Amino acid sequence: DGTTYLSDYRPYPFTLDHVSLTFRLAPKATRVKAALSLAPREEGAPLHLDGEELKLISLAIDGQALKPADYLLTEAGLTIHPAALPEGAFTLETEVEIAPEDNTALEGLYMSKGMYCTQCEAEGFRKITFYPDRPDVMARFHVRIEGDQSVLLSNGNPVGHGPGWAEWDDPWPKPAYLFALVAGELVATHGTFTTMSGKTVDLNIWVRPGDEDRTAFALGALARAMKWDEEAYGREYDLSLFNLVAVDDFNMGAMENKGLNIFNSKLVLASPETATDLDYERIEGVIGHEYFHNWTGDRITCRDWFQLCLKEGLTVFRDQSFTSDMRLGPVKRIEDVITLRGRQFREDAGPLSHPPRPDHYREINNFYTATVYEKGAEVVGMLKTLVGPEGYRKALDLYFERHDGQACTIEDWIKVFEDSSGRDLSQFKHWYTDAGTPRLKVTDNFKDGTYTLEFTQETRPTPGQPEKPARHIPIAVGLLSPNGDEVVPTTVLEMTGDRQSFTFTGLGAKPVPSILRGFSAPVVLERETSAEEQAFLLANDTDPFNRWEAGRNLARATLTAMTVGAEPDPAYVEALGALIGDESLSPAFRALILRLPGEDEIAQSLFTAGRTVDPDAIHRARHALMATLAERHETALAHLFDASAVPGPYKPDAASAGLRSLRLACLSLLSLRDDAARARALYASAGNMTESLGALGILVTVGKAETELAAFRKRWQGNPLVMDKWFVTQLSLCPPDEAPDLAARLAADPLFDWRNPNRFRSVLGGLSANHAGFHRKDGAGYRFYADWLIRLDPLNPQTAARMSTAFETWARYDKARQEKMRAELARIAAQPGLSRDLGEMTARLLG
Ligand code: DPP
Ligand code: ZN
Repeated sequence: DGTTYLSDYRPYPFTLDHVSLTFRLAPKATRVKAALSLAPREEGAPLHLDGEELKLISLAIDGQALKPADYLLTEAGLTIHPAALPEGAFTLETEVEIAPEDNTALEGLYMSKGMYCTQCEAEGFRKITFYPDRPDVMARFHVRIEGDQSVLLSNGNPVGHGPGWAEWDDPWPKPAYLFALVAGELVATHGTFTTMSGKTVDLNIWVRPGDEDRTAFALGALARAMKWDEEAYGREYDLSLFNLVAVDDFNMGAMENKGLNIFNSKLVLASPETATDLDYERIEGVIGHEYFHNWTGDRITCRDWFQLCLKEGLTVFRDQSFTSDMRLGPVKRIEDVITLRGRQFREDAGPLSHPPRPDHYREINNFYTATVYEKGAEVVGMLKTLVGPEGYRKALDLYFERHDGQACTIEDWIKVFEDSSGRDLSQFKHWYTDAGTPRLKVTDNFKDGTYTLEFTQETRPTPGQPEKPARHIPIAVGLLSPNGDEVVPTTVLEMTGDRQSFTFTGLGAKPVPSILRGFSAPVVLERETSAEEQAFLLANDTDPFNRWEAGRNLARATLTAMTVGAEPDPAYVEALGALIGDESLSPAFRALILRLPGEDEIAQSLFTAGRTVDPDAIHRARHALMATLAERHETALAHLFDASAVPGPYKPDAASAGLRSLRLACLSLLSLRDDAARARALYASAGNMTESLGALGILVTVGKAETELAAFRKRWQGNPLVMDKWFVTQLSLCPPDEAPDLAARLAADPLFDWRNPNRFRSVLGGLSANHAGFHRKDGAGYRFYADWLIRLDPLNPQTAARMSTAFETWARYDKARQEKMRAELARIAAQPGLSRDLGEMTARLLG
């Protein structure tokens, strides 16, 4: 049925040493010539090359054209019979024709606003030429590009150019998924970086003319990332040139092609007027991420796509650490956990649950998920916790030393930690191979100075995995005395059994435990506890993550009670008041504490607890709690709003961003008291996108944004990245009842260029982010959403499939909603000619 299994892995029966490619560019008929230097590894094997949507022009071995009887050509590729192959090494030459202009899937070689670019991960290279398109085949590439564009780029070093042509040579063997080509009328912002051994690297950020005034931040971020990787991991860059290109039409965030990173323009372009603080933070993080891949991904790559988290989990962990060092560590950790819970825990609780290393797939593009990326990063973080920072550095040094130039597996990775630390990590490996979020229950007991914590763990069955052996869980714990002093500093307990106790002796009084500090493992912690104890931790915990977590627990508890009619919990309302004015806490941290859990998060925790999930009740409860907070703390919030204005011109640094974030958090509550007068004034006077979009969002929330939305559109209609914000803001924040109709209106807007992935995501993602709106009782949200997935699928299956995850939560809701969601999924599944991508997703979603 087209399923690929991990257990079927076999090495490629040929070695491929060198590849020479020549491109003659033309929008409708690009010619690609390839010469592959091959040699058999085993006798008598046929030569299979992947190839899709290629028109074969010629085919020869060692200069001799092949006869039709020598090979078999199918929709998936080309197989040359063993009898037609010479003994020993040979050169295979092919010429094919492709049509980049007709490539709407944005996979392989395609065009974006007149410029040529590529996206080959995971299996796009087979749409460029016949090739063993698998990551364990690593070869050296020489590339010649013929085209009349002023800029012609590929991987590695430039080795020659003239009018209408350029040649590139990449000295580092690489898999085809890291190949890249760019051709267009582009302009560069230049910089240089001097590496730790004193080599000079030229840095270029390439953009379309007119965008160059928004590249300075990206260039600085790249240099910071290069420096950080030298200091934190001892990794030096290995070419004399690093090119980074921004494109407007891109399915993903960015791509780590060797020496030629290609980025979605939203993760490159930034100016104070057009980008928010969050955009700046993400740009720096993703530039770091792709740069860090040079070692964790490019120099050491994956044996097969099941090992995707080998490079992605590790590289996300690396980019999170980078951001943590560039900005505020504890705040970054809290943000990452919010994302993990919002995306990965949600994925793990539904029909798409899979391990960080899956063991089968139909379409690998469907596995670029929060589990592979974010949970993969958590698993690396746990390894670091288990072996300590020095042990971690030792393990990574060994990884680079032992595996440089190889295509590796999770087994190789774990072995490096075992060999460098002397520990047995066989139980730990379940984190990679088993799906599902463990639930950790804890009870405590105090007697005669001895304090005991007893844990039990349980992971519910997930699709295809009914049995769940116990995980090896690092649990960071600290103990506080009743007066607030820390009596036991952070200690890592290692849980390996289904049930396990840990004791602390010599205590004068029953302590208050702070469990899972820093969120030391990606689990759901369940502890029967009182609101007073949570309020105590919120006021006293020395671990910033758990301090925030205590506030979050209180907020979640009161919100879930409010969905069934309870009043807001005064313990929470009062505790929050004490914190917002606490000048010893950073503004960014206080802003996080002031922001209530989102509606989807509340739905997720109700579902996990086996309770009814009513989207309208959740929306009302959240709004009611905000209104209570606003009323009770109006004076303090107003004072803080005035006091946290950032003086001087806009700067994107963490401290300024923290102040703006706090100010906007205050504003969103105050707007429920002042008829949005402050928000309107801020919108009118804002000199940067953070404040203008923040104020606009608040006006949309209170239903008073008509004038501002029109003005915003008028001002920014020529800037696609800013217009994406216009679409997503109004849809995600408008009153839920209006959301499906607004979505339909916006989809009819001439600026809704639905073939552009960013724009498509801004409308569909905006609607699904409006929790109660997407789940409007009459099913209009579901219908709109499914209609557009059906429409996009024939053009861009990858993006359509990715967006289908909006339906992964169907099991949470009441029967009527479940039926409506499943009916839409079934309608999609029944479309004639449905892509493999969306076909696999609907099949898994329906279960
Ligand atoms: N490998 C890319 C990244 O995550 C995704 N295409 O960086
Ligand atoms: Zn990556």
